Amino acid sequence: MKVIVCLPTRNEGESIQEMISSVKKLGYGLFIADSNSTDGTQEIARKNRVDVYQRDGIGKGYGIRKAVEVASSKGYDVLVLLDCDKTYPPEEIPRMLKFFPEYDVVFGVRDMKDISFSHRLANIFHTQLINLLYGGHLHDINTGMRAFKVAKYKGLTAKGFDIEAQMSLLALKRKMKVKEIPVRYLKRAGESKIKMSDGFFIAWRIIRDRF
Ligand SMILES: Nc1nc2c(ncn2[C@@H]2O[C@H](COP(=O)(O)OP(=O)(O)OP(=O)(O)O)[C@@H](O)[C@H]2O)c(=O)[nH]1
Ligand SMILES: [Mg+2]
Repeated sequence: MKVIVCLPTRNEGESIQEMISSVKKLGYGLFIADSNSTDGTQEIARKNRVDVYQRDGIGKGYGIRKAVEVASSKGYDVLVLLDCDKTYPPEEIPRMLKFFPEYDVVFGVRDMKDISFSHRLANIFHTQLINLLYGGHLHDINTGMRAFKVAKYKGLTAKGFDIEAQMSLLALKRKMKVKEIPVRYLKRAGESKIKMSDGFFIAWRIIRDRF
């Protein structure tokens, strides 16, 4: 089973060095999927001999779609996605990978207490909406830490922060074998990229992909 890690990035210059070092220390190969970072993120990655991929368009969805494309074209079986803001500890990766090849997708589920109040409310709403519309029992559909079989995720279309919701709802829609495991969630380093309006786009994504 060939495994690769991808860090989606947009101006994560404060965290990227530590994230790369931690993933490498665990022995995994990695690349970054960036969107026009202007703070040296790409340069730091290249200095560490980490491949940098980018596709036209700014938005996390573009980054993740590029990551799936790269993993698929290079023949990897499993892709691990991990936000690059030091919120999800890379040390959780080996625990996630234990569930392959038995499972199709493994979600890192956060303790809702660790998420800021506004994000928590939005996340609970999005999670329940997916469970209701797609018939599931998921616990954290916006998690930024997940591992999955690359072959299962053809046809992603989301461009922004709705990509996580799309990947979560597809797990139910495509009847994937899903495992959820608890992961620690720490305070973010650097500036957040998500906005209030993204919460609405995520809800809209969940509704429009259903019909
Ligand atoms: N490739 C790519 N990655 C992005 C883009 N926007 C954000 N990201 C990355 O996606 C990850 C999550 O973004 P965050 O800003 O942390 O969003 P969040 O985790 O929902 O919000 P916080 O709780 O404030 O951290 C980080 O690694 C970002 O660098 C983008 O336009 N393109
Ligand atoms: Mg974050």
